[in-house]
Amino acid sequence: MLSDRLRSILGILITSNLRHNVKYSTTVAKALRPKKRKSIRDNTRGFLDVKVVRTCAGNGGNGALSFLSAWSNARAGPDGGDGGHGGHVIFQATDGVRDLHHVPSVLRGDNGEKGYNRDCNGRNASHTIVPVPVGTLVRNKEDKIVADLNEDGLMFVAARGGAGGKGNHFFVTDTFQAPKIAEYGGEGEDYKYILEVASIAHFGMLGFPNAGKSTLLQAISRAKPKIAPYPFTTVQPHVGIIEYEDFEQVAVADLPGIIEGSHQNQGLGIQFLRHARRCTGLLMIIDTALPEPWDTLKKLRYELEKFDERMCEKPQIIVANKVDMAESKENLKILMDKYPDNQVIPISAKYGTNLADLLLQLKIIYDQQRAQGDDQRCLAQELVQENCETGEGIEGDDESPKI
Ligand SMILES: Nc1nc2c(ncn2[C@@H]2O[C@H](COP(=O)(O)OP(=O)(O)OP(=O)(O)O)[C@@H](O)[C@H]2O)c(=O)[nH]1
Ligand SMILES: [Mg+2]
Repeated sequence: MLSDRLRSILGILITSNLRHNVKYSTTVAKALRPKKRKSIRDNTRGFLDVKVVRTCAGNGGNGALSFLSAWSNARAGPDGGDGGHGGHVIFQATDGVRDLHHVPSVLRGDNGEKGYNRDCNGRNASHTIVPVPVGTLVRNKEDKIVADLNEDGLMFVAARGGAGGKGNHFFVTDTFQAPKIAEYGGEGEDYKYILEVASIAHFGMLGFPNAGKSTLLQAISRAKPKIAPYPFTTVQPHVGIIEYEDFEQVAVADLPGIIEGSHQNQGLGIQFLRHARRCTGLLMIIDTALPEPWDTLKKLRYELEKFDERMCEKPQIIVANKVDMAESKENLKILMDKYPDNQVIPISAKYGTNLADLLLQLKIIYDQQRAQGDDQRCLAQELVQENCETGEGIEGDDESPKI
């Protein structure tokens, strides 16, 4: 029955693709099983999504104070060269990095070289470019968003290097032929920022503790989040990648468990839901072995709504987990009846039952969203608009440098 439904969705997708003249493949690619075995080392690394950094740009080089004395001309005049400019500290969004582990807490730019005699100018320092994941939000110390690096290659100058000082040759005028003044190089800017990775995956898994989110991520990707039969085993988000036949890679994030009252900061709170903000779709993981699992779904949606109402409009797949357990049979039927308009996919993450259907469904939604051009830019624009309305301008901030 489920595969019939999938086929009908696929049909709609293909026709809509033809209508919109989309150039990519119209067949749904199958998910590939990872060929490489998971490592046996116990070094699972969580996802570092927030980091406070200090950025100190380089100082400018000092200008030289010098007078040339050649063998043929003992008073050949001032010849002090200018100092070089200090290097900026720049954040650049890059597809190649996924989190902020590699970003040191203090980022120092290089200093410019000092000026020399014989009118030799010092070298400008090269800029320190720090790669950050695409989708990084940069906040200043007042917690205002000053940059949203939501496209590959986008840069934000976090701290500008000091200008190089002028040498005494620069100050020569018709009436002032032997200036004994030279400038010191300017000091580089020094700011504190909070880097926050807002988009870590295409799909976010939401569910109550123990629903089997980590088990599912382990089953469909090479990620190795800890699995245990007690709540809040996962306290940091984990990201796994699913590879498809058409070389598309879909990232799925295991977000730490949400409980009733998370929006009132109970449990781990709803801080992790910010990752779901830019997800293409959401996987609502329900433990069908529990009594009245449909209640769980209601509570999950309520918490989501409390966090941000717009999140409820994202495509959702209801993943009914633990169907291998006897208690789930009756519950699954009722759950499907209660939500006839939603896609309920029964799986067993532990035993790998029906995972292929789930992965196919993920790909369909992923392709659909790409076709609609529902990319991260929309949210970035909304954020900028919101900031402008509330006066927390990305541009109008005096303290922090502009993009
Ligand atoms: N029988 C059965 N057990 C499952 C299944 N999926 C998960 N479990 C078990 O449920 C328990 C919790 O699984 P986790 O994957 O750690 O759950 P979680 O949602 O990540 O929990 P938190 O990290 O605490 O939020 C583990 O003991 C799993 O073995 C399943 O499909 N069938
Ligand atoms: Mg977990």
